[in-house]
Amino acid sequence: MKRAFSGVQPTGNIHIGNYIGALKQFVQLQNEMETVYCIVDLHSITVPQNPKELQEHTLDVAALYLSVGLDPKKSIIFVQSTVPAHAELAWILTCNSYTGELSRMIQFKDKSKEKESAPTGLFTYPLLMAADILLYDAQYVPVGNDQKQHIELTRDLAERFNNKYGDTFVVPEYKGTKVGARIMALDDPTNKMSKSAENEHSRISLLDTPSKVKKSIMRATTDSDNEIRFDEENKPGISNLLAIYSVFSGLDIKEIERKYAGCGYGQLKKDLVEVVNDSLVDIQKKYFEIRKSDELLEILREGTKKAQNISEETMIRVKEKIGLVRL
Ligand code: ATP
Ligand code: LTN
Repeated sequence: MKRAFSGVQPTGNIHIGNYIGALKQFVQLQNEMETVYCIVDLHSITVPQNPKELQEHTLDVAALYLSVGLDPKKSIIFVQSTVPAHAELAWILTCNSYTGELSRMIQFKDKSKEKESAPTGLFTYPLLMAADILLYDAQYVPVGNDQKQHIELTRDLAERFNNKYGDTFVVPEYKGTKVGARIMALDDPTNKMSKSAENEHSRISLLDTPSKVKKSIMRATTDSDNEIRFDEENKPGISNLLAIYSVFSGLDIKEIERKYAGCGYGQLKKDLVEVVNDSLVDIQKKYFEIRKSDELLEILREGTKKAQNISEETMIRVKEKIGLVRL
């Protein structure tokens, strides 16, 4: 049986980019293979966090996982820090990695760019991510395309370890969506939609109100030729809106182009507001029910147990290979 593994950071503001690039795939894969989904709180502390907010955001993301359709009967859902093997394997991988390969990571370069001295955790972040994946023998990693380079590094680390110590890890593959592997910021379609961008209208969060969604879409940056056509290079704004439309409506991009042939951007935006809000209403309704229920904690506790069982077996294998004693 094949297995997929992925994670999302509990940093609040989960947006439709995260949903389209990652969460939506998580849900689809539940019916095709074993699925393990994590809330990666240890990754989020690579930058300063308010402890109270971190706890809240961890449960928020867990509730969002369930609201978008993850089913605890089909998927293992848990919080990273409740399974100590993640940090343990990350250390072992650290000792089998090179500073040169970590310095090449685009996310590290971006996030440390304006800092005089970058936090060490930001630098070693991809090793913890590799540990997450390798612990569960995952063949597939559904993520947005900004994470592709980290998956490449995970593959290199797994292959290096297997060559040095003999077959130990499954070498995982990136799994991206055809449409929407990189949803762009609404105010600047040359940048990816991000949780941390200052302008709140650059993104649509899954918990945004209908009026905020309307404002963000109606203000979205487009171009001046008034032709509704998918062309990422020359028309990044309209192409981004078409991708979002396609994912939320289930229509393919060609059908949407036909539907809006001869129409202005205003009409497309107005309809997109409706399409997005219709989907968000359902997600939000479930979210507010689940977030305050005791069931949420129960599901996470159950997930921890299952994740511990799998990861402990991997750690026994790994420790034996490198010569750590078992008493
Ligand atoms: P951000 O850049 O928005 O702060 P992130 O990438 O740092 O988010 P996560 O919350 O851990 O952090 O991302 C969760 C998932 O969402 C990852 O699989 C990531 O690749 C995906 N993702 C993030 N932004 C986008 C986007 N704009 N389009 C598609 N997928 C995205
Ligand atoms: N680095 C990812 C989050 C992440 C992840 C993982 C994704 C941490 N561990 C394991 C897939 C598999 C991000 O920032 N989006």
